[in-house]
Amino acid sequence: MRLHSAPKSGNGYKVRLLQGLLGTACEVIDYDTKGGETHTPEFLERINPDGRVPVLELDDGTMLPESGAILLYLAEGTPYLPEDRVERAQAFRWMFFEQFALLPNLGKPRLWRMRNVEITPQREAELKGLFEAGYGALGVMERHLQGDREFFVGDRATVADVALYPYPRLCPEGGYDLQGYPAVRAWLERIEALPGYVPPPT
Ligand SMILES: N[C@@H](CCC(=O)N[C@@H](CS)C(=O)NCC(=O)O)C(=O)O
Repeated sequence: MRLHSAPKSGNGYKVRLLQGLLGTACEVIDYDTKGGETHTPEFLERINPDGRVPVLELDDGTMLPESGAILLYLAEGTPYLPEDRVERAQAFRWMFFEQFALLPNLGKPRLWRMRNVEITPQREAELKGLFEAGYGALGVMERHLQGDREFFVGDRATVADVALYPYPRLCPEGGYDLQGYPAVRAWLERIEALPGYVPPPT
């Protein structure tokens, strides 16, 4: 297997994190997303028509894009994918939530800062909306974790935690402040204490 990724990609990091927790690894091929390397005709045709990473290349040459799909593929048959039907559906629920509510709102401010994007009045207005929605999504996580819940589904770390972890962990790089989210911060620390934990890209 090979992982097509990018050095600072939070979505690529999800995959490396799960691999670390599972005690596995594979070759990583990094692309310069800012430089357009994931939009060349060759990449679009051979690797992912969506022009994004991560993409897991399986041993038979199959290309599997989308971080959530990759996590589910890798977690199959491991304790990170619950066997119970309801718990598994709950794990999917949080993975869908991550893609809709966390990734765009927590990821974009970080991306703009990393790329030194000029903050025009229009982007300023967009940022306001992103922070509002992003803090709302962090509030959902905070409420879910309040009480004695240690992980998002059941009583152990699952693929849902792996999918949810990177963007809340990285969002201060985009200007977020997690001070008002103590349950989320405690959960981040629990993930960091898991055997095989892989630190985020710096
Ligand atoms: N829904 C996708 C999002 C993937 C994504 O946005 N990848 C970014 C890097 S984190 C990328 O490849 N950006 C390059 C581009 O959009 O041109 C996933 O979860 O894998």
